[in-house]
Amino acid sequence: MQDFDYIAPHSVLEVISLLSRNGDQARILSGGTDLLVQLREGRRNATLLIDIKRIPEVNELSYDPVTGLRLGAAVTCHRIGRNPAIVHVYPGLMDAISLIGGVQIQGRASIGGNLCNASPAADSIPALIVHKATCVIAGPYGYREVPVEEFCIAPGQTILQRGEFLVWLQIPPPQPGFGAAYLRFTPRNEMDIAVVGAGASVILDESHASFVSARIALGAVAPTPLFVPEAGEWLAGRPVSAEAIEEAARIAQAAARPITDMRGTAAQRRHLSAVLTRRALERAIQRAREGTASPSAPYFMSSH
Ligand SMILES: Cc1cc2nc3c(=O)[nH]c(=O)nc-3n(C[C@@H](O)[C@@H](O)[C@H](O)COP(=O)(O)OP(=O)(O)OC[C@H]3O[C@@H](n4cnc5c(N)ncnc54)[C@H](O)[C@@H]3O)c2cc1C
Repeated sequence: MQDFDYIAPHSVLEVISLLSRNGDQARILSGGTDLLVQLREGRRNATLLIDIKRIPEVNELSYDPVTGLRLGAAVTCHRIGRNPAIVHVYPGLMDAISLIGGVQIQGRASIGGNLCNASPAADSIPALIVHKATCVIAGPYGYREVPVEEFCIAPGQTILQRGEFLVWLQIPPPQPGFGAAYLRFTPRNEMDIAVVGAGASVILDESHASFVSARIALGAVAPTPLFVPEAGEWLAGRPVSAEAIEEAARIAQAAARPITDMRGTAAQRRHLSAVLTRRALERAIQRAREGTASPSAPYFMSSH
């Protein structure tokens, strides 16, 4: 493994300055569950690792019924998973977080690292997309916000420019009639990544009989996690029915551009895209009807 320097700054400004001065040779270190493996295998090179875990902003985890959920980039899956507000208000996000690795990985792996690693198969990304999450990015010119669906541009590549890093993710509070779900297919539950993943969210009208809007996103079927806006647009305004769900699943399947690799064939992935989209939509509708995602949940929390 290549030698590297390690630094653990205490502020966002220090990180920006280090990233700006060192360019491609510097990498952010969060939990290291992707990065250290990649460095050891020579798949990434870096002469400087910048550990962000001492910076307060990246460790913030707070939920407010008006502004929603703020997830610091370095917050681990373990911290997210034992937070009652998130479990109660965002069960669709929990579907994805709880699938990432086993117990040891959950204790290290961060939500920001899962996104910034930009794997097409990362479980959190389709779930974040259907929850309308935005990335809050700090850099030499200040802060900017980008929807999660625009963040990954190729396998392992993001829109981050020199000097920039992800500070937190912001997720709006669920509207009345909101429900979401994430499902994945993988032959082994804890130590493998998705053959296909599918996230869905819906907002139903007051009678729970029609779609007000919907969002669908797929994982592991394209070079980046895939937002399929046309599937949601097709559902908007239609009555909830098996036929409508089936058609949305067909639209999502048509958007998938999978490859064949050691985990599955392109044909299997296309088939799974439709099956998982349909099931994720059904689960999201069920949650919307049960009112499991409630913005007025009896939790108001903030923690570091
Ligand atoms: C055994 C095992 C099982 C796994 N199972 C799953 C699984 O089932 N599903 C799944 O989705 N993933 C899985 N993973 C991968 C998962 O652990 C990682 O994707 C993890 O979430 C990355 O977070 P991290 O904090 O470890 O990031 P790191 O490894 O520290 O960083 C990952 C990458 O993101 C960059 N980065 C990190 N934070 C930032 C930031 N704030 N701003 C800019 N760049 C940043 C780093 O420079 C690096 O390139 C598994 C990994 C292992 C080892």
